[in-house]
Amino acid sequence: MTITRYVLNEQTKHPESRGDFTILLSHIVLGCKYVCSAVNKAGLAKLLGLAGETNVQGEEQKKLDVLSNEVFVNALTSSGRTCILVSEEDEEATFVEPALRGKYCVVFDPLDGSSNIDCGVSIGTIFGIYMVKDFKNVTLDEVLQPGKNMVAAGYCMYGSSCTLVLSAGSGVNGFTLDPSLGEYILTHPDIKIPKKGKIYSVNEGNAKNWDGPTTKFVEKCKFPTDGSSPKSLRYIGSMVADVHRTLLYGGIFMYPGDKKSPDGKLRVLYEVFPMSFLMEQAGGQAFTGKERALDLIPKKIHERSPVFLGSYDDVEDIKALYAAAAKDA
Ligand code: FBP
Repeated sequence: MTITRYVLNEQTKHPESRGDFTILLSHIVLGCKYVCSAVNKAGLAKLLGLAGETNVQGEEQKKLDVLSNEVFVNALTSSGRTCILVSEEDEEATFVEPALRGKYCVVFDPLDGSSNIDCGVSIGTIFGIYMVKDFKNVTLDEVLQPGKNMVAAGYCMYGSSCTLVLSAGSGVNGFTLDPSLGEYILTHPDIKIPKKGKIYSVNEGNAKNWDGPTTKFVEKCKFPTDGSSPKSLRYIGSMVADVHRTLLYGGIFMYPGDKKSPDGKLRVLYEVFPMSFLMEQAGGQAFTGKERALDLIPKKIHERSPVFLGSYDDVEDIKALYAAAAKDA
């Protein structure tokens, strides 16, 4: 079952559909194939290292960051199915010229996990898709809306194999690129995250700046008092790779806020929302420390938010700690 056939089958479930989503997705898939091949040959093709520019986040851009961004902006624009693009690498949103416009808004991180690019550790592309509400008067409000309004989300992981994980609102499916065919094949049908996991994933290097509930939760993972076994720590430092493992094995991935960065590090539109959408579709949940992550209403396109996502019961545990702290406050 190729991803094209899968999406066409899904399309038949929507008689009103004209195939626009299928065309948009085929262009995202093309972008992922292109970036996958560039990542694989990066060392050979002198694509490692810095591009000599800095992005809106103040991060030094890697050559592959710039290349991936160009690939996806071109692929999404030339699909003729998009009207607004928001990329981690571009300060401003891209409003597609009216003649080429379509009814979807795409928010994306063209290459996530930049710190791992040059050492060959898994990295990825993250994307989220909104349907435009007012096609005649397209404004930034089309993307500054809750993540729960997304119609689809996904990521593509460039690791030991190239895996594209997608949800269009009726479950989560994973497809692996068969290089001999150049096609993504359905290898992980209907992914359901385990209700409770044995793994916690967080950058403990920030522990001294954490708030009470986060500190207590990680303490409980290491020294459980209910007779259960301690959880194992796994942290790759690429959100796509850490979330992919969490989706398949269960457990919890966290990027909390702390005294130094009260809003954490991860960006709401193209990191927190797509991964939270997938988690909920797989039976897990995503929490910001205050509310359900998908209920957030971003005010800026590069806004950041703390996030705790993964197995339902593990996220329930941290929600309880924040609720208790709020009650004691
Ligand atoms: P970018 O590389 O796209 O900027 O993404 C941010 C990221 O690398 C995530 O993939 C990852 O989860 C996090 O930052 C790691 O941050 P830290 O090094 O602070 O733990």
